[in-house]
Amino acid sequence: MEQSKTQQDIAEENTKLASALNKTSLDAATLQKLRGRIDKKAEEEMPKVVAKRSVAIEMAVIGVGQAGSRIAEVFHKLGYDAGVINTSSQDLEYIDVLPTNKLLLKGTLGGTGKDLDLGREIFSSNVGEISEFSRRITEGNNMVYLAASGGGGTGSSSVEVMVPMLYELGTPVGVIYVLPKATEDAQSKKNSLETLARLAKMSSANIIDSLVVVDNARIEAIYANLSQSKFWEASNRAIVEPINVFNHLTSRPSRFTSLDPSDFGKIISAGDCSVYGVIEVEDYMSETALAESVIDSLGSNMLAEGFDLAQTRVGGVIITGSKEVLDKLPAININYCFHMISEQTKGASIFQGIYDVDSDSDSIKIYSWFAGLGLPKSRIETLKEESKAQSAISSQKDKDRASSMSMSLESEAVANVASEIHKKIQRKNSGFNRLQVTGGAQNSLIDMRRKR
Ligand SMILES: Nc1nc2c(ncn2[C@@H]2O[C@H](COP(=O)(O)OP(=O)(O)OP(=O)(O)O)[C@@H](O)[C@H]2O)c(=O)[nH]1
Ligand SMILES: [Mg+2]
Repeated sequence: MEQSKTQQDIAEENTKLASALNKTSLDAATLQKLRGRIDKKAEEEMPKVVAKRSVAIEMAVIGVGQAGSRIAEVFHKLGYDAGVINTSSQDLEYIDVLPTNKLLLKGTLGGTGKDLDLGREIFSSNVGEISEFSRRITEGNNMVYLAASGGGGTGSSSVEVMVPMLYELGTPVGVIYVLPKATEDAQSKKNSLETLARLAKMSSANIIDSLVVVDNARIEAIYANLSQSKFWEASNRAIVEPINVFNHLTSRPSRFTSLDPSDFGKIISAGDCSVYGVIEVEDYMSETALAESVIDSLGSNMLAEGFDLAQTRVGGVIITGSKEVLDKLPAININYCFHMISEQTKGASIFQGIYDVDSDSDSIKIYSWFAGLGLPKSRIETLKEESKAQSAISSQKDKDRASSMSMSLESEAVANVASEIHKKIQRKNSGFNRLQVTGGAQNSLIDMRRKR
């Protein structure tokens, strides 16, 4: 069981966080904001922090659209302040957060039908209401994450208004951005690229401190055997779990090696893109097993692909296992593992933590988070190609549709002229025709009853 922290523990951690944030290569404005929040926290929020579950950084999450709302809901269940926004009342209904933490934006039939222009119009014309809502949700937190998918219309179109608005509220802003699955349509892929370009711009301008990219296509490959209904659940848990593990464990002391809250602060304020993931290793007693897992799956177990991990500026690696497992795990195995990660990230600052957790599993989990990355170039290229190929198919279908419609009309017209007389003869002889009165009452049916 984890011990509650004393006010002094928290004050010390905050001091450490503040001093680490003082160091070079971090954006001064962001740091200033973080410091402001820390001071405010120290003065006003201390009793609340102690009473709540333990985290290194108090984060609020605002989820927009269907995917974003479901991700925010998972955070809410872990005790985070979460709010959800959507243009569809049905989708909001199924999200299990307080009714006061739901905001329905009216102006569509429900959803935007993946129309980014429509979405942007709705968000810009409701700025006041959204800002008030966001202020209430983020109140008392050190940071806010906006969660949205790129493939739809609501979440995707929201970023242009939401990100600068959250930035204006004064907390550092992170974005959890979900890329579409491989099998989705061209419009979804096009939307996700357009929005990623906007997010990248805001990251470069330091309005976004942490752009976490998660890719449904990758999650789908990792959880290949899940049914569709279980997939979203598993996918959303996979997206939220590493953030929560980092945030929760770094607030705890460790009997082994601890990754301080200040280290975690550096990771989530490193700027540009972040990617994270988890690897589970069962063969942990063999000397190089952890290191080999890292080599084999560091790329493929991340929740997004296409990043060049050598670009990592700051990263964190947390190893967890039950107390029994960690007690027998030779230190050298861990050293090999950290060494390989350091090599793969070309000497980036990688903070390390080893924590025992409540677990019955005879295995080790390695959580890694790489921050300060450039865009996932190769994934962007694939998305572009897929979106182009699918657009070509759908525009060809549009053409085919037009031509097949006109052909069928034409062929009918030709047929009408060519077989007019033939048809007339056929009609005369048909059973239906024999039921009709010829002569006076043209085309009326014979009322057989009169003859009875
Ligand atoms: N990870 C994850 N992705 C989801 C989930 N639901 C939908 N998606 C992805 O999100 C994209 C569709 O976006 P939605 O979030 O449903 O759309 P929206 O923001 O509500 O926008 P509208 O088009 O207006 O409905 C697709 O790429 C889906 O793969 C979810 O629960 N989890
Ligand atoms: Mg929707």
